[in-house]
Amino acid sequence: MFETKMPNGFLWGGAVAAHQLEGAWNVDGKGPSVADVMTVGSTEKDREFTGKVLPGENYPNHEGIDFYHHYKEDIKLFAEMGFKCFRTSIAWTRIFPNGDEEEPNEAGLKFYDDLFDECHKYGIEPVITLHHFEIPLHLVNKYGGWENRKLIDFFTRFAKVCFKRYKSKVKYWMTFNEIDNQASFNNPFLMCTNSGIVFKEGQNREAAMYQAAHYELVASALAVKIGHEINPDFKIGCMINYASIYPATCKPSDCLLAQRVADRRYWFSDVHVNGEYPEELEMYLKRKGYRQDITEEDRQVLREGTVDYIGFSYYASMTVASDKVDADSLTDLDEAKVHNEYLPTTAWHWEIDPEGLRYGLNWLTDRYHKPLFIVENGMGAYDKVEADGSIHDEYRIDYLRKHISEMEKAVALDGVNLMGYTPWGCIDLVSAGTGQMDKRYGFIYVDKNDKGEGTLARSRKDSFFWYQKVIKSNGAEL
Ligand code: P53
Repeated sequence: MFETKMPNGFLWGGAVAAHQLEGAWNVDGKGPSVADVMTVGSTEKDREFTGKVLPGENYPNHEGIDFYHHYKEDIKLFAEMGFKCFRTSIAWTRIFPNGDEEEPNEAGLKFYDDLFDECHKYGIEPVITLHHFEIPLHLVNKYGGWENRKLIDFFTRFAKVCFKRYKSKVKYWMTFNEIDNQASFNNPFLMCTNSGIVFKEGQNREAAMYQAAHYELVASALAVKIGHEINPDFKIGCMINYASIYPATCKPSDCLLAQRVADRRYWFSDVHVNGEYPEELEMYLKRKGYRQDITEEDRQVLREGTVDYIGFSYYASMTVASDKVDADSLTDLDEAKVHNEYLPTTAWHWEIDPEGLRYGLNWLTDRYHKPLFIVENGMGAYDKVEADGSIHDEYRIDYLRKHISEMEKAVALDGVNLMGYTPWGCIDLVSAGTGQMDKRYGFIYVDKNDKGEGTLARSRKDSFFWYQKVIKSNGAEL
């Protein structure tokens, strides 16, 4: 019916983030990040931000899967699967342990030099996120995180050091991971990981979010400008958590709400791509008196630092109903959400919607007309290790197969310009949301459980051999 092979040069790979797998949280001069003071949680229990390292607590990111000491072995396994690229982040706290130093930490820089060299040894392109839920803790405790304009300078200094140092080793960059998560501004976890904001009693959370996000967008635009000056061949993207947004029914008020929810969630990427705030949001901010600190210079920077592509994660879609909240009363997007009865869910209640990915690829293309990059997709699941050590994860294969198939239709039938596909957690790692190890995404199993027990030994799941075949056939064999 259509060509299922992806275009030549398509970047098949996998994605992770430094704090979720490196471990070595205080090794070679690394400082603590917000992730280092987050306890372990579960489906029932939220992770807790403890402000500092408390004795007796389980902080799963401290050890992660000790990728810091296992990266050679792990990259070799990625190469065996045929990866063309590998997405990870640079831990800000390895380079600037407190975030506000003048000079970077050489040992941290050296680690990423070695890591990128190891990737290139196998022809794997690093794809690098600069800000992925791992803000230096010191910037939170001393400056209040991204509510403070000073963070723009600290971040751009960090970005500049990375761009210069890895000028010839890294071509693909992203600035802020899932910057739009904070549209759920009542969620303390998301505000802390996105923006390093820990709410005080009585604080206006929505106001804080809009101001912090503005500073982040300015910092991102500055980074894009600096990066392009250092190497004009860099491709620097934004990164959003994309969910296709559906009205619960064809009732016009549901449709209007779905449109409003999309506007309130994707204004972040509107600014990244268009270099200016969309009209509806400007009106809203004015009406509410939010984002008071914006200068003419900021607006100029936003115009000059637009992104080259849109990186996005896709896990699930989102359905909204106007009998919960109408378009004009909408503030926190979570208030509009309802379960979509047509969709099955994962054990963590995330709705599974492969067609939503095709819908999203088309929607993003229509809205932005930019190259797209699926930099996360996947399904957290419990895996069972058989007596002989094998792991039969057909549910994972099934999830990925359906999503890749929809992605292929979007490219071959709908003309979407797609750079690559990097499923999330290509090797088991610490979950961002719950801190669990047993919420697994990997093609590679890591022997470690939620309590932190295990040998850290790596082994290949059935999905490993399946994905190897997918890459080898460039997507023709699913
Ligand atoms: P975990 C919330 C909703 C969707 C994606 O998530 C999210 C989050 C934050 O938890 O995060 C992204 O590990 C993120 C990764 C994260 C991955 O999705 O909660 O970029 O760091 O691990 C999966 O199952």
